[in-house]
Amino acid sequence: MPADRTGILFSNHLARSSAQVNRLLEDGSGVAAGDVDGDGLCDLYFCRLDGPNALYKNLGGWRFQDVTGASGAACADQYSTGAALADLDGDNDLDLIVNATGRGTRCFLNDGNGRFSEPATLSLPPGQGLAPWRWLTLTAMGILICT
Ligand SMILES: [Ca+2]
Ligand SMILES: [Ca+2]
Repeated sequence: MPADRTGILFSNHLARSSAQVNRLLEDGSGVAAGDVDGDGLCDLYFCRLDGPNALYKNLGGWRFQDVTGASGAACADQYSTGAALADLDGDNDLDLIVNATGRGTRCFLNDGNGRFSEPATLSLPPGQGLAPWRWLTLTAMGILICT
């Protein structure tokens, strides 16, 4: 579907200079899908390597709105490789987990309306995050590890 129909205009560019420094970045990034604002429609969170991630609110009818700015989960200062949505704190809304090369794994709690905060105690520091291929395997299997 074209971007002017869906409202999703997202690309995941990787600068050659970044790839030359770390070949793992060429593995790309992932997408997480889930209803982050509780309106019954599945929203989309895209990870980006050279720039901020993007959260698109599903408006229905295959139309989406970029709500990244209000979400608090852009993660602009990292090479994001994967994301998952799961209820980490048991309050019946989807929280966000974002993995990044060189940054570790970050966990964001949802306020129930698709706005996220990042308690420092939930995230994994660099060197303790998940390698991209492990991240993909675990999320594909529905298994999530967060300490
Ligand atoms: Ca939604
Ligand atoms: Ca939650």
